[in-house]
Amino acid sequence: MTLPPLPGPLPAFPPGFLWGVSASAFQTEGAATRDGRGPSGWDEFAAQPGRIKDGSDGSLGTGFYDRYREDVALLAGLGAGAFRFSVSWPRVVPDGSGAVNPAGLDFYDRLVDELCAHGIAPVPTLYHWDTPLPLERAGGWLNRDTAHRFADYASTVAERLADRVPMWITINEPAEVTLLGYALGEHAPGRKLLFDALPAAHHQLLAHGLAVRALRAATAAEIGIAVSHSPVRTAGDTEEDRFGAELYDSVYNWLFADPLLTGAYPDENFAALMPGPVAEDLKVISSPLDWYGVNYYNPTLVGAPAPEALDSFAGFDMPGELPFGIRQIEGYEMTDFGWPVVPEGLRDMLVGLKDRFGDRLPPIRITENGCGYDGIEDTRRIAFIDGHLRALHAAMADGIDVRAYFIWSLTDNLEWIEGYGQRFGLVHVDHPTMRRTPKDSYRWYRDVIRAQHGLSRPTAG
Ligand code: IFM
Repeated sequence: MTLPPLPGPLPAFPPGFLWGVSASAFQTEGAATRDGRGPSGWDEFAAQPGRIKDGSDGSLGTGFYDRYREDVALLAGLGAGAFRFSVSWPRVVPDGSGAVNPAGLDFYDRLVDELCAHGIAPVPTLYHWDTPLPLERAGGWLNRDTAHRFADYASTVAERLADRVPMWITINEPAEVTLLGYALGEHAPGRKLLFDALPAAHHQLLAHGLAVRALRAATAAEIGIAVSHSPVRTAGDTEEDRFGAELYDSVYNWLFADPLLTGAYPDENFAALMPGPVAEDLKVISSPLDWYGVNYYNPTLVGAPAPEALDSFAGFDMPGELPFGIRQIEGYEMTDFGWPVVPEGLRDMLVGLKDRFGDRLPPIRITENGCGYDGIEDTRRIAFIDGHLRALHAAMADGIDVRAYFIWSLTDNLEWIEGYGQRFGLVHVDHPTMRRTPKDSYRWYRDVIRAQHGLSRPTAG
């Protein structure tokens, strides 16, 4: 496919801006039963027929558990300044509470050493959706106890790694876990609770707040969280359309950001639906953050529930009884996953965050941005990243303090219920052999990083 040429070199980002790449444990590690790892809710879910489109599961991933040195060499070849990976909770604490698995901690110790040896900052995420199965069976995020077990696990990991880790992420995308896992039942644990899923949001937030405190006690530096954001566009102009769009905006964008950054839920009605001593919990949840991670993929067009609303959005079934309807955004190129390519949505979202939170918004790091496209000559991925970096630069020129950009993802990996069908990697993986082949986008991003280092180097005199 021939695309228009890129609009020339990217503008210079500030000195010290961090160029990174992201990944997660369940999507890459494989080795699901090796060296004492316990099962996760996702292992159980993936084993149920029909849950994952190509019938794959987490047993292989990309073979990262065995091939991490090869992948770190690829990161080094890229010139990446940081690698965002996740620590598998069931690998470190197989039952979710109680005994620690030394072999599990040893793996992350080796990975961190390998990254440091190559001058790449290790950026662990403590939870990227793989809840230990015994905790999931006890209610998972619907159970308040899971939050306390998460804080214990955070301490365990930090005590081992804090001496070499410069930056931490507690939880990845609590909105997806709540909506897809507990409200719609499309992800593990497959619960279809609709608005009764809200306690799962509260307990993840509480887990985050307790973990922030546990990490600080273990002298961990630079603590953040990775929250998914999507600017909401209103479809239609009726009162019902506006209500639907505002409700979706609250649930997707503010249900997590507001408690984290202001200590309050976006609406008293949400607070009233949350379990436990909510006012006390909000003080823990809003424990000061060093930085705020934004995952951005695309905007969302939302209005009233309507016959033309999508009954399937980004591959997920949308039950008709929801009080909003998600519509197809028209007029943009689509990724192979069917997601619209809207770089200016990233700028809109960052401006929206600044408008809402003002000085309460800590420095931002873009913890995920990327696209699912097939092919090793992946010109469309290059155009996607180029466009998003220009939008990011424009937001920074508007005065928004953004300090890092992480591409999702290093390698083509297990894209949850899509299986291996959606390829987000800078590096192609032939899954039968696990052979890695850098794509055109890998070489392009390498050249961007090199050029940016040259551009931001102080000039003599
Ligand atoms: O692959 C996922 C990742 O695990 C979480 N954020 C979105 C990515 C692409 O769908």
